[in-house]
Parts: sequence; C-alpha cells; structure tokens
Amino acid sequence: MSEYENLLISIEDRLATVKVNRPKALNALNGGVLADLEQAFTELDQKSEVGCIILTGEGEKSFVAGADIAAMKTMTVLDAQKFCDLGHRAMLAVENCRKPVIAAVHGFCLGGGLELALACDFIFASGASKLGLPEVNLGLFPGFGGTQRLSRLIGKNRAKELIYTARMLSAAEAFQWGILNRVCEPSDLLSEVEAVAKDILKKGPVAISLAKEVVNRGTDLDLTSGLTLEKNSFPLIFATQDCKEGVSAFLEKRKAQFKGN
Ligand code: DAK
Repeated sequence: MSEYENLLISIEDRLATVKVNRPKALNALNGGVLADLEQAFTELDQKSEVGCIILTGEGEKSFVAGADIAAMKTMTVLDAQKFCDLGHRAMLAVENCRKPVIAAVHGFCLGGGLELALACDFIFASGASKLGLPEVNLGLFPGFGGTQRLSRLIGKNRAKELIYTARMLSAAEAFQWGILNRVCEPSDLLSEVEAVAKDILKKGPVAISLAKEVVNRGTDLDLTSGLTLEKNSFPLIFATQDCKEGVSAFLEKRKAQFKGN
C-alpha cells in the first residue's frame, strides 16, 4: 500500500482501516486529505487482499469536523469549483469502492465529515458523537454530496431541517433519524465495527460487491428499472466459483471457503 501524508492505513487479515490523520485540525478535509482519500480508495478497490474497509478519524475528538474552513478564506469561484470536483471524486471513490466501507464515527462528524460518512455503506457511531451539516453558519451549504445523499437516506424534509438549522444531532437522535445503523459505547466503537467487518469478510466477496453496486445504482432508479437491474445482474453470480462453493458447502454441511473468484 502506498504511503499517504494525510491518512493512516493498516491492513490485517483482509480488513483495511483508513484513518483521516489531521487531528490538530479535527481531521478537517483540505485538498491534500481529499486527494489522498480519492487515491487510497482507488488503490484499496484494486487490492485483492482487502475485503472490507473501516473509515475513521485519528484522535479522540473527531471523525472529521468538516471541510477545511481555512482553505476557503481566499477561494475564488474557480478554486471552489476545483475543490468541489475533488471532494466529489473523493466521495465517489469511497461510495463506488467494490469493497464494503463502514464509517466508524466518534466525536465531531460535521459538514464534509458527515458527507464523507454518508458516502460509506453504513455508519456506526460512538454514543458521544455529534453529527450535523453546519455549513449555513458559514454562509455556505453542503457541497460534497450532502444535499443529495442525506435527502435520499432520510427524506427531503428531515435533510432540509438539518441543513437549514445547522443543528448538531446527538448520536441517539441521528440513529432515530436513520443516519446511523448503530450507536455504540465509545470504548466499544472500533471493536463493534471490526466484529461486523469480520463477519462480512466470511461471506462471498463477489456477491457482496455486486449487491453493493445493485443497491447503489438501484436506489436512484424507479422500482421497475431497479428490479430489472437486479434481474440482469443476479445471473452473473452463477459464473463464480464462490457461488458453486457456497451452495456445495451448504449441501455438504461444511463452512464455505470463498476465494473471491
Ligand atoms: N476546518 C479547519 N479547522 C478546523 C475545523 C474545520 N472545519 N474544525 C476545527 N478546526 C480546527 C480549529 O480551528 C482548531 O485549530 P487551532 O485553533 O487549534 O489551530 C482545532 O481544529 C480545534 O478546534 P476547536 O478549538 O474549535 O475545538 P472545540 O472543541 O472548541 O470545537 C468544534 C470543536 C467542532 C465545535 C469547532 O471546531 C467547530 O465548530 N468547527 C467547525 C465545524 C464546521 O463548521 N464544520 C463544517 C465546515 S464547512 C465546498 C464543498 C463542501 C464544503 C465547503 C465548500 N465547495 C465545493 C467549495 C463543506 C463545508 C464544510 O464542511
């Protein structure tokens, strides 16, 4: 794995952990972090020895406290366009990565930080975390996909309330609103995320990757088109050794040994 200036990446037993590493700025997303995220998730996507990815932030205080506000001070419209393109590419590299990506959120998860977590497949958070889109406090609005991904996840009206008021939600509220899949005791967050990731690693990787793509593409379609997408993608899985292995293992009453082919 390449070295990244703004990320800490470890890989153990097919589980990669990516930490945004700017704790002094509460892991705020500047151009360097976004470029590293885009490149690292593109690299992880290609790495056959990685089956699942956890995305989190370094330090106690924050997952990611937003896009880097200092970087915006002198931004021209053209700079903003470049920054926006880079941010969108980074989020898409996470969202389109063919491995499951789980966000482990602790502390502040604000603005671009929440947008980054929303690009992951799902989010577990520490009970002490705070989540929100406070951009309007700065005279901005979410520009890394938050207006779209959040409204698709929790519905337009709740997304608008969060965006218009800049309110920070507690983890319990964010769970109730459907943003979080699970709220954990702060000290248990990583172990709970790792346990789910390890469970996923036991399943057929090609099937998971196809399921991810079909869910992601299908949610933007009407039901008939989504069902057609599923119907057309499903038979492909019968070309894999993993499918033969999974079915045989069940019938032979043994654990399947998936190889990802
Ligand atoms: N950017 C840069 N630095 C940040 C930061 C951020 N978002 N958040 C915190 N920091 C820095 C602080 O400046 C401080 O640095 P020093 O003063 O020590 O050098 C350090 O991190 C510690 O922060 P605090 O001292 O403020 O810590 P507290 O515990 O007192 O407060 C806080 C924590 C999270 C409540 C507070 O730091 C805060 O309100 N931070 C800002 C949160 C926020 O507003 N986030 C949303 C950012 S706007 C765009 C696309 C997308 C976006 C923008 C443009 N284009 C397409 C152009 C997205 C925008 C956003 O995400």
